[in-house]
Amino acid sequence: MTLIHASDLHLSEADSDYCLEVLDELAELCAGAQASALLLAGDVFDSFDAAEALRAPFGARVERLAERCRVLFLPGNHDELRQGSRRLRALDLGPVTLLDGRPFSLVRLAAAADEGGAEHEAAEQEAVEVVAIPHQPSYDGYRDWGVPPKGAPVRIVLAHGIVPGMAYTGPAGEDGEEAPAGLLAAGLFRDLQADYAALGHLHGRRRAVEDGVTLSYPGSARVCRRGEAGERGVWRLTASAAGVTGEFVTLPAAGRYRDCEAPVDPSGAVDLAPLRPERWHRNDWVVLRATGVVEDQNDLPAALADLRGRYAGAVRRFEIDAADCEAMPGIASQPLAARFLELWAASEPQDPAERPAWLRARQLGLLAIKQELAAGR
Ligand SMILES: [Mn+2]
Repeated sequence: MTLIHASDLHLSEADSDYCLEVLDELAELCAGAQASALLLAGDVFDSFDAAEALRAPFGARVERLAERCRVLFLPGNHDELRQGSRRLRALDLGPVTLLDGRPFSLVRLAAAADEGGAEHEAAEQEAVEVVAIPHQPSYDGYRDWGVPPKGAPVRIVLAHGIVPGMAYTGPAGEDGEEAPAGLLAAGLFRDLQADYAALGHLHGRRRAVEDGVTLSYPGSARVCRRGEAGERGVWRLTASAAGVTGEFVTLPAAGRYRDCEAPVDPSGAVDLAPLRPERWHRNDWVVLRATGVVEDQNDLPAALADLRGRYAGAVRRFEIDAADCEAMPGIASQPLAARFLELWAASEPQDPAERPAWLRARQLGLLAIKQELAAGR
């Protein structure tokens, strides 16, 4: 049986076109993989308000997908953010299985197959049981929850929270409203007889095996926040009596967060070729950190405006940070600097891969000369 494990889509009104494009791609991926179920491990929406605002386009997509693939929606802390007395269950989210039962709920997935005969038997053998644990303040009492013993060849525990020791939790929300999540001890998954823990909440991809249980975070399915570098995607799971194996599949429409250093030459010109902008995706979020020593600080704004003009429309977000550009008036006529630049220019590498280091050497050399001159005069 094939399952798709995704998390932290954080569908938001502010980025709705982009978010829904990623959701479309995710639905296509499920259909293409002939997945029996899509496991959404929490934070499908960025807030309860977003769930209210986007429930119709979300529901329409689920409606199309659900004909062939069951959609399991586990609430994360963000799905219920600022919900007040409102409840997800009261929203029409389309034909999803909302797993909001606390402390847990249990669902059984059968592979798509005709009733009866050998195929029915095969489907039974492939049955997967999902123990769903929505976000909650504490998981300490799990031994007293009354979770029944494993009753299928494969048990997946679906949860939204942090497993201690699974490292970096990602940057805090820009709005500083990231609610603290309870900690999911690895022992919980072992004690609940999980073969695979389908996790959400961490925005970075993580995978570990503890006590024979695979603990796995796909990371956010889209770039939600500053700093979320690396590929975005989901785990495509294959569940059989032998256990659960996973393969990471990227979602190109999610784009990437790219934090790039852009070397500025003394005239204020910026050469982006080493950054390979032709590889940027239109949904990328690109942050250029312009660094270097310029002869005249006034030359820089025009160069940056030119870059903005060329790239701002080509990617989803384009930002320039020029805080690391230092001005050094008269540098071209300063003998030490002029000699350094001459030697530097002569050492231009043949291999394009060495260019970034060569450009960085110019910056470091000029900064060192600037400091030397400032100290000596
Ligand atoms: Mn979360």
